Amino acid sequence: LRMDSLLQRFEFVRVLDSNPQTKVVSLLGHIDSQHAIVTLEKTHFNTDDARCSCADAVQETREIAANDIYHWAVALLKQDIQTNPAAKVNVIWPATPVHVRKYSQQALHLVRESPQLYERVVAPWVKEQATPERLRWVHDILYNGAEQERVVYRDFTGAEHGNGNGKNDGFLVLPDMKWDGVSLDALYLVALVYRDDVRSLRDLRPQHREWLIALNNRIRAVVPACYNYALHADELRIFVHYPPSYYHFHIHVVNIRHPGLGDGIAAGRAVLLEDVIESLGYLGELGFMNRTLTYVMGENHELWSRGLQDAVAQQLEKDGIPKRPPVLNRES
Ligand code: M7G
Repeated sequence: LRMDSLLQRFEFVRVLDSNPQTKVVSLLGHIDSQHAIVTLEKTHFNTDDARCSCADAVQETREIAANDIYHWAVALLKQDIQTNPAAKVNVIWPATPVHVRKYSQQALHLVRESPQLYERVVAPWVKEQATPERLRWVHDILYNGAEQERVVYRDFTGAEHGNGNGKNDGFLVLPDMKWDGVSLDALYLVALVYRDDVRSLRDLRPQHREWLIALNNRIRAVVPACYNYALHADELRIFVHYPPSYYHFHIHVVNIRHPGLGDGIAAGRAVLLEDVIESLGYLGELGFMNRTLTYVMGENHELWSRGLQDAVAQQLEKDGIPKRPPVLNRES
């Protein structure tokens, strides 16, 4: 189904989340009696074209107030679907319960994932997650021509580093689903690797270091060239998420000016690729499998109820952190 038709058939059920800072709202509903998530994000102003002033786009105003040298009003903007769209729309349909939980507003917690906790609670879940169905979009981009016209770079030279099992070590770069493709200020790309033996940061070992260095260098060499050198290699924030939503190794490549959507670039979620490479020089032969990783986790995440909640409670107790006084309990 095309986007227009998806939106026409969308029957609204409830608001999952709404963020006044990122100007994003996520709605849950049904399309043909299956769950659908519609995410609307107001676009940023396009200041890339030096000839155009954003103020020109103001079509109509209604003054709110004025005081001394200060004036404020609400405005209607001239919009144009090609160069100046009002919003970006994402639809996930049919949405799985994992998607609904991910896009719902939820309480957050800081989790310390030791190697033992990973083995006991997280690894079995990751195994369940890395199904062909959940990763179909990745596979379709790599092998079945999905989004082909959008791929900005494809590289097979990484193959020379080998990964021991003969799999292709190449990668490709394309615009992330999070980017409207218009405003370079919000440039957001994703690099997908062909090899499928690295599910996340956890799987990285010292033998991956050279490969990651080559990857980092290729990304920094080609991305500025793909965008007419509007931004330079040192103006890209290149990072991985831990934990990721999709367990096939990929790298986020974002304009350094972009504050990130939600907590996507915040401490406790994003790890700079440079830091990953640096750490692999010290972590010993088990690499990240040997490290405690601390991150932010939402209560809706399946891992929270499958063991992380109990682990956090035990950690706090062991660390001697006083329990929340009953009077401050949310329930009371
Ligand atoms: P992540 O760190 O696993 O999860 O990154 P996150 O979504 O919580 O950040 C996966 C990245 O791939 C995200 O930045 C997604 O926006 C992006 N992405 C996800 N899907 C399903 C697609 C897709 O179909 N096409 C493209 N181009 N990007 C996608």
